[in-house]
Amino acid sequence: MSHDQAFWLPFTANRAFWKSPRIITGARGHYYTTEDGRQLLDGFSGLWTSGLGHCHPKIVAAVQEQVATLDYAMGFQVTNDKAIALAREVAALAPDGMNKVFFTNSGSESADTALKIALAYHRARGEGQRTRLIGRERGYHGVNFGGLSVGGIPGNRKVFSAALLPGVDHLRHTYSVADMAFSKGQPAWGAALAEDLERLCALHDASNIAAVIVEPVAGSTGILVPPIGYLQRLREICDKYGILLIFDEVITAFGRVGAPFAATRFGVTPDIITTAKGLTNGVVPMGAVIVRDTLYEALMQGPEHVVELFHGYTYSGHPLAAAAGLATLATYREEDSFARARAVEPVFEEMIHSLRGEPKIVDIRNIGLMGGVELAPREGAVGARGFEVFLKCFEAGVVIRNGGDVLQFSPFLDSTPDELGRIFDTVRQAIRATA
Ligand code: PXG
Ligand code: PLP
Repeated sequence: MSHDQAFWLPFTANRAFWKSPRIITGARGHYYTTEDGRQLLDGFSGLWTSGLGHCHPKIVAAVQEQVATLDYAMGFQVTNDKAIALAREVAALAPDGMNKVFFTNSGSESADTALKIALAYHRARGEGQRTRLIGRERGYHGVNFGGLSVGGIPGNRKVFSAALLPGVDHLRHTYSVADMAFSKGQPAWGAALAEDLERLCALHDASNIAAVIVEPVAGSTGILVPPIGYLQRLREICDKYGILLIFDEVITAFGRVGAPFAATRFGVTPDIITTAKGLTNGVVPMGAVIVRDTLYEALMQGPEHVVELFHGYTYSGHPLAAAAGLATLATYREEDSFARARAVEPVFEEMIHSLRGEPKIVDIRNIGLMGGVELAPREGAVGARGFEVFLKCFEAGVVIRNGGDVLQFSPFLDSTPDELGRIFDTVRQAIRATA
């Protein structure tokens, strides 16, 4: 076997890929450059990561300077100045009362870190029986064993079924095509689905439940926007029983919903927020878990020389990533990115919903600058139609993403109406051509 194809691509149909590889060699602003010299308009902001655009000069300069100043420093019992500074900035942006920041290298690690903090918190308070974790059907919390166990994407779980964590249960997902198709923003129907948590509290006894983890807007599964009142009701039920609420904001944090966090946008404060992606604009891998002060305080007990939480990654708070994060957060502030995203949201909403009536579209949904267009599956070939539309758009110079038959959109936070127009014109033609 030739080593030219040694790279095993993640979440990719590898054999099909190598028959016609799609290889990016450069990027600037809103465009990618391909190996064969084509310019592609990026309609997905990297992989939900790069809301400020590619190779942002301010972030590039910060990383270049950092790599020549401090490349790496031991991160256990020692740290670096940039990690401290970034934690301060993240805490300042976070909802009130959430001022402790634990760094990871990805969204998957953030999810597993959050679950472990929840278990440790209850144990430290003398409620060590609270071990049960509740996720939600169709949820995505990454691919490590913790996040996979609370996750609810059948295809991701299937092969690993017997190795998933015990003591996990799942809320029903919040999607009903009959009740909410073509909703703009939050669906009016569905708040009552939060009562499913009451059902699980009764079944397992609430005193055994440590935490509930949900994406405030489910991303990977195809953009499921929370029904009006749903997240508020989850918060109330968690409060009633002393259960921690974790928002997985790996996609929704840092402007994607036109606010610093979905927690901010929806006015619901969880106990833990997980982030990654937009923390560094995707430039260097990094995640952050933002924790309510009271959780941290509960864990700060025992002799002072003893490690309080037996958890951490070699690269937690990596100086290069932290420098990228600092430049990213500064740029969000200077460019007023979250407000700009919020301002362009109505244009995005109108354009995505203008696809209604094109062939094979069964639903369109959106919030912030997240959008999904669901296509009817081809007979006997679920996902084929979505993938064909993705390929057609790629050939036509626009990058979107398909999750099965759901076309997904994640334009830049400073997208212009012209760019959005080009993305949706291209998609319209691709849908017609594959109908
Ligand atoms: N939680 C959430 C809510 C995510 O969206 C992760 C955790 C895992 O992050 P890492 O960095 O370990 O990949 C994610 C990642 C898609 C897509 O097509 C979404 C993600 C990753 C890849 C593709 O929507 N989200
Ligand atoms: N595997 C081995 C053998 C290790 O020594 C380490 C870390 O020291 C790890 C895995 C974990 O690596 P990381 O801290 O980068 O997650």
